[in-house]
Amino acid sequence: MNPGITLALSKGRIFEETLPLLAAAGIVPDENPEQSRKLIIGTNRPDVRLVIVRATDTPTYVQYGAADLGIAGKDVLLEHGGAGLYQPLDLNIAKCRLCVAAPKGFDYEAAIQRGARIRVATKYIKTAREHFAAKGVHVDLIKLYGSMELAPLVELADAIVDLVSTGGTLRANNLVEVEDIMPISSRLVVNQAALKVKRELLQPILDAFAGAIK
Ligand code: PRT
Ligand code: MG
Repeated sequence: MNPGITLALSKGRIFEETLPLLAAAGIVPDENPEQSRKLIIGTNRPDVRLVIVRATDTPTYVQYGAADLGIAGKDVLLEHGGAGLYQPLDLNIAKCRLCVAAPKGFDYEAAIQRGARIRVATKYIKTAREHFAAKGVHVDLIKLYGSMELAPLVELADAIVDLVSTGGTLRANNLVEVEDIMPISSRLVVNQAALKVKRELLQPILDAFAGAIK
């Protein structure tokens, strides 16, 4: 186990919204991952480094202890499952909603009322399966890795399960939200073994993050 602290972050919105939290813990990255091609980024603290990972990979790095802690969306954590991960804080960042959306002309309510089998494209297979099962809606789920919004437009699916923040992407593609599934924000995830072994280094960081949450 690396003696210092390794924090797993993804580029983009999570990185940007994490900077103020890091600052509150007295941690300033040496480089902006958006401009750098480096995957391991040092900080002003010799005992703290960042690893830049794909958002969906964050729980994996933390679960196996390759990173001591990380920040991941609830969407990603629900799909990954929580094994080996301590989730002490909702950081209230990278907020959005998970919802069902469909083309303007598709009568979703009528379809589910008559018990029709609907085709739903999503990258959130597990969460979508649980949502529709709880409602007793019959679905064929189609796994995609990105741009779910395209699927109904080319008749790959009747509807999608995806994240929405401004709603701009749905509007631009003639889709409407037909059902809200849950609010999403990003959480701090900590490796359970690291929390025991590195408590002295980790606890002040967790406390600073907790104090800086909006
Ligand atoms: O981009 P990449 O394929 O590498 O991975 P990723 O999309 O998983 O990562 P990233 O960095 O885009 O998202 C990281 C986390 O940010 C997600 O896991 C969510 O928890 C959170 N988040 C918050 C969002 C959004 N808001 C969001 N709007 N993630 C994605 N979106 C997408 C959404 O999927 C849709 O395509 O943005 C589009 C809708 O945005 P609006 O503003 O047009 O509604
Ligand atoms: Mg993305």
